[in-house]
Amino acid sequence: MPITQQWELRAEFARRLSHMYGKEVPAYTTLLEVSQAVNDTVLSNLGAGAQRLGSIARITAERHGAIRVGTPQEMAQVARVFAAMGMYPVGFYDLREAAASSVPVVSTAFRPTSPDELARNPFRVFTSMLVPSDRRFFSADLQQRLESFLAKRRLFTAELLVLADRATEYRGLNSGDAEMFLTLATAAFTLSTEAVDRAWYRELEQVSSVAADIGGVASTHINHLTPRVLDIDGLYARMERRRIDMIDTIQGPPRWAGPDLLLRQTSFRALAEPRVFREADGSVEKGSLRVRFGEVEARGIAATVRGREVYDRLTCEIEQAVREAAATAPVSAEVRNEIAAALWNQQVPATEQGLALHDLAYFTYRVDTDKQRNGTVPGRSLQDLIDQGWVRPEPIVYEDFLPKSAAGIFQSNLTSDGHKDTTQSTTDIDAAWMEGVLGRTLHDQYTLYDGIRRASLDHVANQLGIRGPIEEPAPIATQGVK
Ligand code: OOG
Ligand code: NI
Repeated sequence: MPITQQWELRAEFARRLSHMYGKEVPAYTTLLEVSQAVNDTVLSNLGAGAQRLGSIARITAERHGAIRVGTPQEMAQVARVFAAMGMYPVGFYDLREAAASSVPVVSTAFRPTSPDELARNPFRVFTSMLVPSDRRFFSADLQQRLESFLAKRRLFTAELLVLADRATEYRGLNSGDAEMFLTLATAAFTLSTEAVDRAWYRELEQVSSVAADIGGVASTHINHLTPRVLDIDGLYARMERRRIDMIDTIQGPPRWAGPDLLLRQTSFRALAEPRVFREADGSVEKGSLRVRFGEVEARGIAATVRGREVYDRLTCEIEQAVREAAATAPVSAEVRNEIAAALWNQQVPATEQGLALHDLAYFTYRVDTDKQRNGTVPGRSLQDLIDQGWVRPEPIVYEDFLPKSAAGIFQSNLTSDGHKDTTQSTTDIDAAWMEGVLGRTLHDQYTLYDGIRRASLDHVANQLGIRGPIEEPAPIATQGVK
């Protein structure tokens, strides 16, 4: 019996979600058209160089989704559905902390983890879970009513979960099962037409529109699907020309002289979508909700722990500099980028070689066949091998998310700030707790990137006849890196 492999399920699921979301949110289709046009332009301007961070086939199909669930049980079921498609939880994001306004969720991202699987199809889903026990947002009474509302709903059918477990066990499904799995999985994330209880939704909205989007309705839905572009500044300008209402900024690193690092994201504002409401008197009325939006991203090189420290420090310095500038004159997005780029150009090496030498970003390494040995012997440390020209770096793409950017994306699309009582203490929810909820390993992004670098260095050692492992740089925190 021909088997549909897990990566084929993943690729087809992403394709079906994209098709479904395009029908639900027509502006998403515009975003896809513009993204495609931008990528075509970059490809014809840069040629092969445009594919340094992934093949154009990968980038054209590449999407991330965002979904939001209500309970640990729902989160554990999501993990089963994604495991069927070779997507595993990576990272813990606490948006309760990262967002200034009321975003009462903690999150992880499900994605493929091995380079081969990522190359086949890198579909990833940022998955957030509500925390009703957090007193900064919910009173004891509201927590109790919210939890009992959530306990009654079923996001995934028993049949879907059985098929998911089967796909995991057999690393794929026969074609009949595959079709059923894909149909049920796509349906689980389609916007429901069921009437929304207006009073209940409103009550939750007072606390947080994210809480209302999750706990105010009896099903879940895809919140956004994000294509990847090779020039996000070009995309932003084109969307504005098409009069699509974009948020004010591009989140993440600025446009600057050096290589793309980490992740840059922007979005168009949430659109009013028709929904049906049930009123207090039992009547059903037409109305609308504004929760779903379109996002686009440009991916860069994965940062090491040290690179990430530099990134976070620069982000704070930029905020400070922008605040100072704003005291004398309004700061436009353009001026903001100039301020940020100036700091980046001062403090971050502007070449891949420099990023590798300072251990700021992750690369795999290729032996440089042009290197003249002239009787010299390669050193044992990665720094020496790069410095002396034995190896050339090839970037590892950043496959994850940034909590500050995620908070910024959430925030800029909320209809109101909601209510957050910062005098209350937080509930004790962290990565270890999330791992317990998921009932499986919660991967650490740095361990995954380190593993990919390590495998390539072992291969290089073999080729160059170096005995014993090549020494990776020890991650050290420093202030200046240039
Ligand atoms: C998730 C927001 C975060 C990203 O790309 O950082 C996100 C959500 O709105 O549910 O998608
Ligand atoms: Ni997103």
